[in-house]
Amino acid sequence: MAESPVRSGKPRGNLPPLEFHVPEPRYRPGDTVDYSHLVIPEAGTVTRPDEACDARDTWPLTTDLIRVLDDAGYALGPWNPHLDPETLRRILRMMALTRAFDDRMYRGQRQGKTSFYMKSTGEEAISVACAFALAEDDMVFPSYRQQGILISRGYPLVEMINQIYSNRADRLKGRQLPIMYSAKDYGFFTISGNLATQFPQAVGWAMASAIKGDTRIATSFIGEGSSAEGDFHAAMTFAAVYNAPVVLNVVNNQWAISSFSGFAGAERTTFAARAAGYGIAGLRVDGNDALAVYAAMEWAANRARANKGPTLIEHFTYRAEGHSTSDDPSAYRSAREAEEWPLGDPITRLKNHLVALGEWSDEQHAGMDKALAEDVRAATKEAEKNGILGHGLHHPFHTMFEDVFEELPWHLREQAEQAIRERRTKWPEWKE
Ligand SMILES: Cc1ncc(C[n+]2csc(CCOP(=O)(O)OP(=O)(O)O)c2C)c(N)n1
Ligand SMILES: [Mg+2]
Repeated sequence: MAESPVRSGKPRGNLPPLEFHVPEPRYRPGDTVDYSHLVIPEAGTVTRPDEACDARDTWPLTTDLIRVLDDAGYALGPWNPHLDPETLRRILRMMALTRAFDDRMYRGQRQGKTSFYMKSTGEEAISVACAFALAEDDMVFPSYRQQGILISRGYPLVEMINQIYSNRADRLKGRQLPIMYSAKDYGFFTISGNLATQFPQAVGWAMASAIKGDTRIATSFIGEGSSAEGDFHAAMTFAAVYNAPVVLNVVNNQWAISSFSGFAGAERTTFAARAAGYGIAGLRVDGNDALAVYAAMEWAANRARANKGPTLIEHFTYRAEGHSTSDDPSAYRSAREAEEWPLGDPITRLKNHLVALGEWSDEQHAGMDKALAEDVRAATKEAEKNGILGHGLHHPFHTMFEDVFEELPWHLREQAEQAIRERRTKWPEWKE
């Protein structure tokens, strides 16, 4: 062997063997759950810096937790957005509608009306309060768990259900997985199954908005698991370099299907703390507190609008139900986790706040839930007139090759012809 210039001649000695670390969740099925390791500050105790502050000044806010609503239902501290009761009731209503919609669609999947559904139970405050804090024409690049934004922006439930059923009236002609909506006219970018792609897209859109001298900002949402993708880091770099008018949200609901947040780095630091490494402002917020979420998004949106740059917000929450209808969380996590989640249920917390203000009652709440369930039922019946899964092909077969290229390239034309030929041969009874 050739002489190595770096050979030090140092003996290896009694070095301890290197250890490989594999994160392990604290609780498995059947385990009792103890959340005493979580540091949860009292509501109202976290300071609120100026929206135009130096990004560095937000460092303490990336490891703390912004909370406004206390256990008795009162709104406290400098992050209290001081919303009027009518706005609070509208936020509560949209959160309750999102939950009612999720429950009905989940049942629809179990009844075979669609192949797939994803609920956002326990995370409604994040999508709904963010929608209220943004301007209606700000551009949203969502993940699959922000249906609350589409609902808050008034997108028709019937259109959502048509997409979920992939039926005749589905605007996407059955070519997207159920729940992967696309609503350009509502500032809601097409949901992609390829996790994390929406993050750099949002930053690019925000950069373009700035280049054009527009006033609209962009926002994007990603799960904490997806933040381990390279796209997260590319987005953060571009956002920092070009001071893009964008608000980047990490929804930390503790789980990525059956992988716990430790596999995305949660054992080492908070997700919000990553902002510091890029020179971006960061906030960590109680995601089950609609007022705290509203205040954080409002802070970050104002900052972006004033050309003070991007913000990374971590919404600390818990995925109260399965990942999707294809998942069974009882196989990998303790049922006690959701029951004992110390930040409570976001709808109950906002409801208690309105009750504490004397602006709402249990009777009004029950009445609202009943009316919302009826609205969702009526929308479902309406959409079912356009067909459900399993009632044959709802769109002409050849539409699956259309609308991507302005003119179908020769190789896709050949594939389309071959597919149609095979189909006619194998199932001559089927209509085009
Ligand atoms: C690039 C990519 N990798 C893996 C998957 C499979 N997958 C779909 S959802 C998911 C978990 C994502 O978890 P998280 O980002 O925490 O979001 P959550 O579902 O908790 O909202 C995975 C691994 C995918 N769709 N795309
Ligand atoms: Mg997650």
